[in-house]
Amino acid sequence: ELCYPERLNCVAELLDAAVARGDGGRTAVIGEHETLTYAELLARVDSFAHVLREDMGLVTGNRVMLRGANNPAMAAAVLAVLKAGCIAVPTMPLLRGRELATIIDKSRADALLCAASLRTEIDAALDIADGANVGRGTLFFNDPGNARSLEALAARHTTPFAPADSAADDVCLISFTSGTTGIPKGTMHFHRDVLAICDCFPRHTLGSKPDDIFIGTPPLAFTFGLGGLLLFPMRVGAAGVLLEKLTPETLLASIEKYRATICFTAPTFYRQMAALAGKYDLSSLRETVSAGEALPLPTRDAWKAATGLAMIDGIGATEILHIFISAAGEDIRPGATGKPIPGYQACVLDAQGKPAGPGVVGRLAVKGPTGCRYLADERQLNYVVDGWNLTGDAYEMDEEGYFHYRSRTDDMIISAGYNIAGAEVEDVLLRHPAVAECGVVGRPDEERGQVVEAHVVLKPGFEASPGMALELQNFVKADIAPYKYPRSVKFADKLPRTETGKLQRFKLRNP
Ligand code: 3UK
Repeated sequence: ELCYPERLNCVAELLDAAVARGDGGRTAVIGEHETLTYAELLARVDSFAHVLREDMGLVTGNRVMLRGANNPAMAAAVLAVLKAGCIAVPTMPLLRGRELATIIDKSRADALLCAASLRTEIDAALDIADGANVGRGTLFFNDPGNARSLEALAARHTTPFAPADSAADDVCLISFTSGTTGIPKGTMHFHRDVLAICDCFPRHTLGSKPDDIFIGTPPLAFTFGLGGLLLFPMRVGAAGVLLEKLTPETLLASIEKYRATICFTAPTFYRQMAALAGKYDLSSLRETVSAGEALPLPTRDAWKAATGLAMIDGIGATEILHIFISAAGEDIRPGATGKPIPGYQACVLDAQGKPAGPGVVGRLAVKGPTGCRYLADERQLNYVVDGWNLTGDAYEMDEEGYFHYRSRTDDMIISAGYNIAGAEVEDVLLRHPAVAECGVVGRPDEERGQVVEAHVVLKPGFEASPGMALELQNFVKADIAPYKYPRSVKFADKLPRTETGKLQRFKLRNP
C-alpha cells in the first residue's frame, strides 16, 4: 500500500530529494538545445517559482495555464508551478484560440505561462475569453530578447525556493481530456497522486532504474507524457529526453543518439517505426510502451520482428492520471492489455452494472490510489460510484484474470443485432500486406441500424480500386465471423487523429 505524509509537495519529493540524496550531478532532462542536471533543473525551477510568487504575485491555489512544446524550459515551468503551491493547467500545443478560451474559463486561470512560439493562439484565446479574469497576466518563455520573459525575470532570483507547504490532498494539476468527442473535461489531481503514479506502473511494470533514459512522443500537457517523460525518470534519478519535432524518423534517430532505454508512444507511431527500424541502432532499448489506444496484434508482431522487443501495452486515462492495466515480460499475453497494476483493482460490469465473470463484455471499472475528480462537471456522479471509476471502455476478462480490450463503449458497432468491436476487424485488416492504417466504424444504415465500414490507408505501391475493396472484404471473411466483414470500404490518404495519436472515430462516422 502506498503511504505518503500528510504534508506533501510532490516536486520537493521528486527534485529537491534527488539533489539531497546526491543525484545533483546526474542528467535530469535532455532537450534538443540544452541538457540539465538535477542540480541545474532545481536551480531553474526555484528561480521560476520565485518569479511566480514575487513578480507575478501568485498565491497558493492559483491556477496557472501552461503552453509549450516538450523541452526543459516547459518542464521547469510545470514543476515550478507545483513547487510554488499553485495548480498547473497544461494545454496541448496544437489547441486553437477557441479551445484555449474554454480552458481559461473552465479552469478559472489566474495566470498564463506560454512558449513564445505558441503566442498567436494565446492572443486569440484572450480576445475570446474574458481576458480580465486572467488577473496575474501572461509571461512568455523560450523568448530570447524579451526583457520581461520568464527566464529574464528568473535571472534575478538566485536563492533556493522553499517548497510550498502543501497537503498531500491539495490539488496540484488540472488536466484536460484530449476530447476525442465533445468539449474537453478538466480532471483534478493531488500532490499524492503525482507520486502514486510514479510508484505504480514504472516501478512494478517497467522496473525503472537510475540509469534508464526515457524517451517518447506524448506532450507534457498529456498525462501520458508528463508521467512517462518527466515524473517517472525523476522518481528514480533517471533522465528524460524531451523532443520538440517528432516524426517516426526523428524518434528513431533520437533513440539511437541518446541511447534511450524506455520509449513511450502510441500504436500508430510504432507501426510506422517498425517499417524503418532496420536503419537505426536501437540496441539501447529495453522496454517500449504503447498506450493511448488499443494495440493491434499485427503491430505488436511487426515491432517484435523489427526490434526483438516485446511491447508493453498499457491502458491509461486522464481521469485516472496514468496507466492502470498493463503487463511486461513473461506476463504479456498477446491480445490482452494485461492485469491491474499492483494497487489498482479492475472488473468488468454487466448490463445491470454488476461485476461479471470471465467471458462477458462490459464496461471496465477501476479503483485505486488515483481516480477521477472532474472539475465542476455533473458527470462526476456517473463516473465514480463507491470509489469505482466507470471508464468508457468495453473490456472482457479471461479465466486467468487478463483484461482484453474490445472497444469504447460508445464505439461498439451494432449491425443487424450483432455487437461488433471495430478493433477486431482492424486487427485483421492490418495483417493484409496492402494496409498501412485503418479505422473501422459503424455507419448509420436504415436497414441494419449500422453497417461495418472500414476506412483504409494503403501502403505505397498499392492502388485503391473496387477489386482491392473486394479483396479486403474477403480477407476479413476468411479470418473472422463473416457478419463482421466491412460491407463498406473507403480508401483515404490519412485518417483523422488527435495530437495524442488517437483515431477520431466520430469523424469517420459523420464525414
Ligand atoms: C483509450 C486505450 C486500449 C481508452 C492515457 C496512458 O490515453 C490516455 O488518456 P486519455 O484520457 O484517453 C483514455 C482512453 O484512451 N486507451 C488508452 N490506452 C489504451 N485503449 N488500449 C490501451 N492501451 O479508451 C481510454 O479510456 O487521452 C494513456 C497514460 C495516461 C493517459 N492519460
